[in-house]
Amino acid sequence: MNKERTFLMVKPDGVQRGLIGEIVKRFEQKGFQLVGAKLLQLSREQAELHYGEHLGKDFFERLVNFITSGPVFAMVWEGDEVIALSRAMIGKTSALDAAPGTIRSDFAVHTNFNLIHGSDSPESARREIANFFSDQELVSYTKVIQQWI
Ligand code: RTP
Ligand code: MG
Repeated sequence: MNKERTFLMVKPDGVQRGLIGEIVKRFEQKGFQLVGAKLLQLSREQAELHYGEHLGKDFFERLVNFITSGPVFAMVWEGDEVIALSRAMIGKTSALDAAPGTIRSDFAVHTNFNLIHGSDSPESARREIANFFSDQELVSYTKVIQQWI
């Protein structure tokens, strides 16, 4: 067992297209546990901090403009190997490369509008969760069906 937490965020295109429910459903059905969630409008500062690793790249400005263009749905999910498994469920960055059955393959067409962000490592997850959620906003609880997952 490697119980982890990860930060997932439905991007403005996913919120606008009414895909929050579909996306949440996939992680619930997988057996992961939601420990925090909120709808929010990112400030430019929050967006630049979140995507700081891409500062200086040619797509950085476009990415910050996009992620601040409307509300996002920020979430923290918990589960065994949730960081790698949620990235697998999300699919590759470009919908052209994303495997069928992944969120990006099933619902996205363009790399710029790829619906959802997921932390790419335990370090990123820790940093991103702390950027978006206070300890009080994260709820630990036991699911009685967990033994079957
Ligand atoms: P994310 O961080 O949003 O979960 O996406 P990711 O890990 O799959 O991809 P990443 O390399 O972290 O890039 C962040 C977002 O920037 C846009 N992007 N555009 N060459 C390009 O034009 C390009 N490369 C990346 C994508 O929207 C990507 O999700
Ligand atoms: Mg990334």
